[in-house]
Amino acid sequence: MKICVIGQGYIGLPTAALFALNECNVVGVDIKKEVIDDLNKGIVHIEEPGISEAINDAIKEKRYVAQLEPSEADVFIITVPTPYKMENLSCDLSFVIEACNSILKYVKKGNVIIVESTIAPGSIEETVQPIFENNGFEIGEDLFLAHCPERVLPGRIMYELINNDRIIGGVTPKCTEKAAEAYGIFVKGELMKTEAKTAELSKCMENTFRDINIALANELAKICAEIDVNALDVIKLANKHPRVNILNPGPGVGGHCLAIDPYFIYAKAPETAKIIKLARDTNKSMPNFVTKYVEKIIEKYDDENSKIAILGVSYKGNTGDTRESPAFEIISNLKQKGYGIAIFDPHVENEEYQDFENAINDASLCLILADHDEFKELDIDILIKQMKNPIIFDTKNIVKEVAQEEVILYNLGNLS
Ligand code: SAJ
Repeated sequence: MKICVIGQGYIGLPTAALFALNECNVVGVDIKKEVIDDLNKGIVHIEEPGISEAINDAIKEKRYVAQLEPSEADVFIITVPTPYKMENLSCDLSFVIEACNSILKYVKKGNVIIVESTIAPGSIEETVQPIFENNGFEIGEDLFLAHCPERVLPGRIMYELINNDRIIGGVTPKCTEKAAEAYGIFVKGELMKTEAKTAELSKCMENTFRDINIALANELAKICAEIDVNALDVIKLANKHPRVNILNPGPGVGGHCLAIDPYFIYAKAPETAKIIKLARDTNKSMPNFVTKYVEKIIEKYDDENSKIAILGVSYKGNTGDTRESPAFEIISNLKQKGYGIAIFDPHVENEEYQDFENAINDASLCLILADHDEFKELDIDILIKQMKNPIIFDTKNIVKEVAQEEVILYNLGNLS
């Protein structure tokens, strides 16, 4: 089977690799020439366990080639970004539309077209379907169109693409069957068959559910700071209840999914989707909350114009992914308030972020903003030796109990 995957990012590239490793001939398409050139040399531009090996194996087996232009295929899979529109928070389908237009001249009768990008409910019917119908295709008869949202967690993408259950939402039952046949090539999880609009809303609701639950944990952290209770103790105790699972408070919600997808639902029903919007607003307020507490902590030690060492700017632990990371809003707030900032993040590809000792040297505070393994057991002796004040503010609640009395540890559960 020949597969053409449009968009070679976090989802498209691993998907292309898995089809290629399962005896399909795969063309991976992207608009970035440097990405295409690198991929054809086996150089992978994303940090994700297993992906580099998979692409290199696929190239060796002559099953994978990267191109700027699509080519004819049996199945076209669209994995391009879907941001939101600033003016009304609705789903910006321009990349999806561009991708559809780019394959039009290669599409033939009998082909399957799958949109994996997260899209607002109704997008397939209202926007994608007409593009192909206006070009003379009848969906469900001579072209088979479906929405099959990706649901994988960065850091575990290769495993989850194979093993997670998959939602298959066709425009017609035949479209669903044809799309399921394609995923059956490598997916071991259940192929859950439904129709397009239900698939679209299910995907958006999964991320909305998580966003709302994180907002609840963040609100709890704020309440605890006001009434002087340790939020982490509350979470630990409440979670002993068999039907309670409070998530972790943090510096905000980043990534290209949770921070965006809830808006797609909100924009469709703004008068009704009240909790969804409030949760987004709560999570978006966390960078300001963290900034306020940094100020409070530093004020305690009478240390004006202090230097702050930022540990971690990616939105997610042990990855170099900085998309929508709340760290940058916190850094910008702190700079505006006149603090000196030095950043250390060994996972993010930026030369300026690689020197730990330089970052903490003479700093008054270590502000942990990402849950990288490297930060779980910091070298306390170096902190004591190099920092002006050995104070840690751990917004991810990952630092193990600090034994030395010389080091002061704050976290989002304990701000007093
Ligand atoms: N976060 C918290 N507290 C928590 C959990 C997460 O503050 O208790 C923050 C993280 O620090 C991060 C953000 O939320 O900034 C999102 O991280 P995540 O690990 O929850 O999720 P993503 O965005 O990497 O991936 C999500 C996943 N969706 C769900 O778990 C419902 C994944 O399965 C989806 O495939 C992905 O979105 C997507 O592509 O939509």
